[in-house]
Amino acid sequence: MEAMLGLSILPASGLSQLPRQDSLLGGACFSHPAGSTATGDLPLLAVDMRLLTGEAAICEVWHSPAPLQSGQLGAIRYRESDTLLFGCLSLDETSTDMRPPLQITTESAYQTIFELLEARGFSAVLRFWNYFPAINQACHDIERYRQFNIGRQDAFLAHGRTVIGNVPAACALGTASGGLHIAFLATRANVIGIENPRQLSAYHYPSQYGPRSPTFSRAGLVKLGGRDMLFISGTASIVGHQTLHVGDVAAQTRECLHNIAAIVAEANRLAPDADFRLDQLAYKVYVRHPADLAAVRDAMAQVIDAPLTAIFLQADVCRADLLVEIEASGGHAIRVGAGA
Ligand code: 3EB
Repeated sequence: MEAMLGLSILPASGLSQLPRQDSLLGGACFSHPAGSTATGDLPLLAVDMRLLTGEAAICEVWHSPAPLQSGQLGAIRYRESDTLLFGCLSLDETSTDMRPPLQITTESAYQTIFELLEARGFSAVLRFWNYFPAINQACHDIERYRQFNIGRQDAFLAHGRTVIGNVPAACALGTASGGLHIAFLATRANVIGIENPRQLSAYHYPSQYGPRSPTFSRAGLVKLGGRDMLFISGTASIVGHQTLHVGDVAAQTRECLHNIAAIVAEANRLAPDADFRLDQLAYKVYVRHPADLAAVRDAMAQVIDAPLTAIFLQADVCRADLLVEIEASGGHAIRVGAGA
């Protein structure tokens, strides 16, 4: 039986060759510069990020058994099944008052997302992906990642959503150019937020990291079609709330994976039937300095002694002292390569 949810990782040129076009939910393509988004009504982000492994463009596309229905709300393009909804939007940064444009644009993007989810009856978000340029740059006297955190939290609060405890898994990375891109995967099933015992919950970070704590959990756990699935947020070399191994990308990479191992252990504890394993996840690795790629790969191989499914992208990470961030998911089908 076809899995309720699968992820295909493939070159952009393979998209139109994918079998079962009617079962594609949507996804994101990464290239530098960004590609075109002309993909019919398939919700697909075109993100300006360098690939570190030589390909021209890599896409990750989520699929779920048909029938699917496409729609649009404001700037959001989405596709839904009975149980899952994938959506995405790209917005230029604009402000109507003195507040930072990124903050205003983030708040309005999240407001529209929550309006859509409420209208379609998808209560829980499994995963948010956030991409925008110059993430570590300050303007209006505050770092842009921190502006983003204010706008995101305001939208959660405006929609009566909690900003602590069971919040969605997420990531936030810097792009080379473009507007604010947000993709999300929501479900009508019950999602459990997972925290990492090695880390202070991000929603409790102290104010030294910004006036508002980031609104995300370390992972989201869901059962779909009888299978446990895990969506691990962007994970960095942070223990407690502090960055560790400043300037040492290999040690930061090992710390990321120790954090991911702790999240996986926590997920296995909370889902008694689940058996998530580090070597069975699909990884996305964001490396700040392209020259660090080999060191990151070597460090990953030291911790996980098995061939991995992984995409390597150049991206700025949300603290200036973080050199690498790793996200992962598992429990769903994973297909790699053209025709996947
Ligand atoms: C961290 O642990 C690293 O703001 O959505 C990781 C995952 C990070 C998600 C977000 C930020 C976010 O704080 C940064």
